[in-house]
Amino acid sequence: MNIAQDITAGLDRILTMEVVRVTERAAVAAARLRGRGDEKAADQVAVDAMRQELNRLAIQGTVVIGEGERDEAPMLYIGEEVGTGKGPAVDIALDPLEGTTICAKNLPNALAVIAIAEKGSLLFAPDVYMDKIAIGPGYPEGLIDIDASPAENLANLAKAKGVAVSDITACILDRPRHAKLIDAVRATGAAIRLIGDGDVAGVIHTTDPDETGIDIYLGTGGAPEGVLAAAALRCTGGQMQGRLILDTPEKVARAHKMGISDPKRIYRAQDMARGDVLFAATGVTDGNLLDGVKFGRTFITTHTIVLRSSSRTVREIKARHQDLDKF
Ligand code: VTB
Repeated sequence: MNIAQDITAGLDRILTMEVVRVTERAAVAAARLRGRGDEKAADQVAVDAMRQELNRLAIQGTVVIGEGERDEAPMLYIGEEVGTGKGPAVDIALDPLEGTTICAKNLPNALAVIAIAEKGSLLFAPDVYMDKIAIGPGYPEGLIDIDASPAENLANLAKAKGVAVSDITACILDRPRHAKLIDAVRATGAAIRLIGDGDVAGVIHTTDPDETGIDIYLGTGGAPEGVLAAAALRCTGGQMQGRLILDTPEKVARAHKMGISDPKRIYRAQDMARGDVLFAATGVTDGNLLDGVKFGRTFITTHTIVLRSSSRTVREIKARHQDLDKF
């Protein structure tokens, strides 16, 4: 059956609404610690809050992308079972606070993020770096190529968009390892938006360039964040390629243990997140796509984006929470 033709098939539609509470709660918890310079504390409260809410969902969930290996992360570790245990068996990728440093500094685009997918359909990625390239929807398949030069990718994108390369903006993580990439992009005349952290948001921003001003994401970030971004792109449309950076025998062995036999494999979004996928992200700090949590005198406002691959619906939910005791 073609799931796209039957919007009631695949993951329960009700989950699309339920999952919003999970990221909302994590975002509110983290937002209370915005700008306090304490990454760890903000992350911890977001983890606690997300886990509590996740355990209320009617799912048999297994965390496949989480806070780390079991021995290093007491909660939401890889392999942890979450949910009520009644309901569909699903894989979960999450990051209760994507951009701990940006939250601690109160800079833009910190998010609480989750992706829920059919069992066995998310890439079991080790916590290594991943080389990534992504663009939004509406371009011919194969327009970008992770092995092509930045100049080629930017020229192809500009041509397909019908603009000059100088009208293109690339989003790149501000890291010394990207010095050459940044030079190569600047040499084409394209603009760069350098971000301090938060490449899940960076990739998602390519899906709405009119709103965000970002056309393409380039560079190396975390592999778990790559899978989360791929899950979002599966729902919005767009193209992404990622390749794990397994540059030591130890990393190759770790990946092998997680079922990755070809260390050089290029994964497209649909290879990292297969089947039916739900994705939700709530803004912690104000950002290009989502507003951050606002604490009013009598209510708290949250802004969430919820995506579902089988219908490709993009929902934005602005919630006004008046029962402040629940947080
Ligand atoms: C990115 C970014 C994350 O890690 O994936 C980055 O999206 C990559 O690692 O917010 P480095 O910081 O080592 O460059 C984060 O910054 C933190 O998880």
